[in-house]
Parts: sequence; structure tokens; C-alpha cells
Amino acid sequence: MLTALLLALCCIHSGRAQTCSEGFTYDRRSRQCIDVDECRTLPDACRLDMRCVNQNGGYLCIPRSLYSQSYARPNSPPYPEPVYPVPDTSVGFAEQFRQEPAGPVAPSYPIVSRSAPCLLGYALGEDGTCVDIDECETSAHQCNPTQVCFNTDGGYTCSCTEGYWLVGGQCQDIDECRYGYCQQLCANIPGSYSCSCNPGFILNPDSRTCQDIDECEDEPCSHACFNTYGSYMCNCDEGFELGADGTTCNDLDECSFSDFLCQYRCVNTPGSFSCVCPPGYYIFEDGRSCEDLNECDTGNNTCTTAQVCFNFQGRYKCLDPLICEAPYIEFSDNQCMCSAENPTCRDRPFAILYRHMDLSSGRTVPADIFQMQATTRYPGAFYIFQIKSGNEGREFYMRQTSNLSATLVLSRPITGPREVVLDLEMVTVNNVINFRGSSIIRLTIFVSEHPF
Ligand SMILES: [Ca+2]
Ligand SMILES: [Ca+2]
Ligand SMILES: [Ca+2]
Ligand SMILES: [Ca+2]
Repeated sequence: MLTALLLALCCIHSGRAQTCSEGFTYDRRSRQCIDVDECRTLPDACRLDMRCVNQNGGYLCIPRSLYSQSYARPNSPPYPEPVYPVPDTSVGFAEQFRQEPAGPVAPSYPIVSRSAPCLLGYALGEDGTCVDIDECETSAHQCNPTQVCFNTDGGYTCSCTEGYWLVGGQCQDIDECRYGYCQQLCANIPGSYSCSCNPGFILNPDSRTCQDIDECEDEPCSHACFNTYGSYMCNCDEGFELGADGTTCNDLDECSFSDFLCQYRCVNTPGSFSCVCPPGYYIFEDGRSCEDLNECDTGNNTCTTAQVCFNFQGRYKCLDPLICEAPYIEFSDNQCMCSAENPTCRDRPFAILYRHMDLSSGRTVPADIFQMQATTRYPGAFYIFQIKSGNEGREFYMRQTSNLSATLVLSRPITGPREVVLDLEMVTVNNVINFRGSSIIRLTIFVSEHPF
């Protein structure tokens, strides 16, 4: 009979043990659910920098720096492990109410009776066992209206919800911003907080710290982009300048900087510029000067084999073969003569010498441009040099430089393109033999269009 009773008791105890909530274990001696000290039984209850504090029905992990002997937070709902310094909440985070057994411990032998009294906080269930009273359900608790009631085995807990702490018996919002929960911007919210970041930063997945945005990934710059902490910078390639928006690169108009970049014409290009020359010229090695194309040397001309190619600045001329008009006869390929024996030649220059030269447009004046020299010297003779024709614009004059020579001087600026034909006369006077005669240099001057 006794054996059967003990067996039955065993079964009851075994069933009873399974009713203990998590964090508690059934103690046969006191016949109640008692707290498990997880800090002793769990080898890795908390991280290394956290200290384990056993609680009734659970345990807490608290930063070691904040832990003090007075910290004795009772059983409370799970609260996130603070990463940043948190205030000392040991003023009382929650209050616990536990019904302690009244009077002496029951006799040491088992009593099996339906009328066995249950411990405080328990009530006799329909199956004859003592079951926990849910004080929170029955409103039998004494929690403050700002607190939340949590039923525990054999008791209950009054606690503040997450984000609140107990101050003077009232649950008050924790101002997380005061305690530096956020790295940059913080907004306190009742029961919580919200972190945000300055412009140029983005909130990390931890919702607290901020990291620099690499704006360059979106390629905001026309050219080069440099990411900086909290911002970014654009740079432009050579020949460009950064626009007012800080991202667009605009071409520099180098041609507007100076009129002397190019000898002839400056052409602006994206990122650079180039000099161009008029037809008949090519760009010199310096990239800015214009050099005449010698069409006669390169063969890039239209002269016939009978003609003579005459090159000058920017152009060339095909000179027809010399034709001497009667009574002149050809003396050489550039000279016509009128024979002294021919009576019709008496009042004419005895020789006409054909010469060609080129002249740059706008040449500074005065300028010596051509020399005349008597080749034969008669005893007692003297020479007069003069411009016989072609100087209607009075751009030239003749300056005698010796008894035998003279220089043609450009006295007024002349602009091309233009061809000037001057008849330069040398008069020979010999009073001893009463001789007066003349010869002509027919000088054709090709004035170029450009001053180079
Ligand atoms: Ca808050
Ligand atoms: Ca940045
Ligand atoms: Ca440019
Ligand atoms: Ca030429």
C-alpha cells in the first residue's frame, strides 16, 4: 500500500516538475519551482565584456564597467544589451512581488490529501495540484498604472517596458540622446529613439552609427571624382574648368585669353585650342605661326612648262615667258633691248630689265626694298635714278645712295593682295659728249594678303 502511494506521489512530483516555467526548476525538498542560476550553470551566458547577473527566472548581461554591487535588478523582461554607456538603473528597474511561505515548513513526510493547502501564490487546481495564480490576469497585482505586470511562477513582476525606466515609482522615457546612443543626429521618442545622419552620411545597419556615402559611385562629376569624408569633390581635365554647380566641367575658351596665341586665327576646341592658317600657309612647328607653302618647290602649282613659277608669301605666280614688243628685241630671258642703230629707239630706254619681288602686306615704313646699281661707268657721266611710272599712290620713293646706286624705299603702308608694277628709270647723263640715255627696271611687286 505504502509503495503504491509513494509511486503515485512520484508521478505527481514528476508531473509537477514539468509545470515550472523556463528559468525555474522544481525543488523536491521545498516542493516549489526555484530559480536556476544561469550564471553558474551556463558556461557562456554572457559575452566576455559583459557580466552575468542572475535574476529570478532569468539572468542579465550588464557591461562590466557599469556593474556595481548595488546593481540588483529583479526579474524583468528582456532588455537589449546596451552598446553605449547607459545610466545606472539600479534605482529600481522593476519591483518583484513574491508570496513567501507563511509559517513553518510542512512536515517532512509526504501528505497526500485533496485538502492540502497550497503555498501563497498558488491555488488548488481541479486535478488536485497547486497551480500558480496569474495575478496579472486577475488584477490582484499592485503594479503602478505606468508599469506592466508580468506573471511569474508563484508571484508576479511589475516592470517598465523597453525604453522606460523607473523613477520615483513611475516609468519614465529614457532620453537615449543624452547618453550618446547615436553617433550623429538623435531624436528622442517616448519609449525609443531614432538616429539619423548628417548630409553625406548614411545610417549603418546598427541604426546608430553613420558612414560616409561614396558619392562617386553615382558618377556625379563630368570628369574626375574624389570622395571625401561627408562629401565629395569634382576635378576637371586640363583645358576645362569646374562650373558653378561644382560637378560640370566646362571647356576653357583659350582663344579669349589673348589675341597673340595664334599668328592668324585661334580655334577653340573642347579641352584645348588650335591655330589655323589661311590657304597658302601651313602651321609651323611652334603650333602658332604660319609658314608660306612654297608651291613652286612642292610642285603643287598650275604653271605650265613654258611658265616660270614665282613663289611668294601665301601665294605663287606663274610668269609667262618674256615677249619683247617691237622695236625691242629679246636680249635675255628677262631683258629687252632697243638697238642704238634703230632710229625708232632714239627716244626710248635702250634696255628694259624685268624683275619680280614680293612684299608683305602692312610692312612697317619706311623700308628699303630694292637696290639699283649702274653696271657700266662712263668717264664724265652721272646717273639719275627715278620712278618713272606706277607710283600713283605715292607709296614709294627713290633715294640715291651713291653716284652709281639708289634704293627704292617704301614710304607708305601698303596692303595686299596687290600687284604693283613700277618702272624704275636710270638716266645716264654725259655732258662731255652731250649724251643722255636711260634704261628701265620693270619691277613687279607682289604684295601678300597677310602680314606674314
Ligand atoms: Ca526614449
Ligand atoms: Ca563622401
Ligand atoms: Ca578649349
Ligand atoms: Ca607660296
